This record gives sequence, structure tokens and C-alpha cells, in this order.
Amino acid sequence: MKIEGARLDILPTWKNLNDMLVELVDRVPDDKMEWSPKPELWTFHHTFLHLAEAREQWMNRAINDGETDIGVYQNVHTKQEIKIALRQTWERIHRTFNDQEKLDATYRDRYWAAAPLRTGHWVAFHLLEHDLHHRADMLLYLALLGIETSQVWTP
Ligand code: NI
Repeated sequence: MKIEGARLDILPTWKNLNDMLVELVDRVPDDKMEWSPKPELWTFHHTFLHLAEAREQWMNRAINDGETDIGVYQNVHTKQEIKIALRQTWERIHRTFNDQEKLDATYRDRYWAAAPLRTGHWVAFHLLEHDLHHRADMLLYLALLGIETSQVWTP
């Protein structure tokens, strides 16, 4: 019996998570965007760019969706630009992960000869984990600064 692939029904939850990431940008005081708890740790600013760039890299290098890269590190600087980048890159990955055929297909990084073959499901869960991981970093940063957010009750 052929087992049909299930739709990725985490997308509405992930959309909500992306909205919270966008909201988090405004929770960071302007004079703390370049702050990190230790010099060797990434700043808020760098972490937000890294999230958007990771989505772009997966869509370009592995999924190869044919869309134009927004050039995160070159073009995204201000808080407003970061919020737009988080929304644009979310829309881009959503278009892929909301498509059953693309979700079930397999992909390999085009620029890394030893790259393992991955399903669209794997890429989706990897990027979801990545969003959660770095959101947690930034929530902890805010807690260290004594800034409360409405998104969590404990740091
Ligand atoms: Ni990362």
C-alpha cells in the first residue's frame, strides 16, 4: 500500500512564530541592536540577519526555487528592513513548504560536493529548528537586559 505524504501542518504555527520574530525586532531597544552579552557572541542585529540569510541560502543552494535572493547582508540594515526581510523570506519558504510535491522531493546543496540528500520535510524541520533556536537566544538576551516580552512567561 502506498502511503501518501502528509501535508506539513506546522505551517500555521510557524507563521505565528515568524510574526513573533518580527515583533521581537521592535522589542530590542535601538541602542541595543549591536549588543551581545559577550564580545564573541553575535549581536541581536547579526542574529536577525543570520535567520533571514539561512532561509535564503537553503532556498538558493538546495531547493533552487528560482527566486531572486534579497541579498540580506548587503541590503538589510535597519529594523524596518529586518522586519521586511523576515516577512519576505517567510513567504519564500512558505511557498516551497506549502507545496506537497516540493515538500516530498529531495534536494542537495548545489555548491557543496559532499552535501547529503535531504527531503523537503527535512529542510523544513531544520529551518523551523533554526528559527526556534535563535529566537531563544534573543529571548535570553532580552532577559539578561531586564526587558520583558509578552511572548514568554519565563526566560
Ligand atoms: Ni544559526
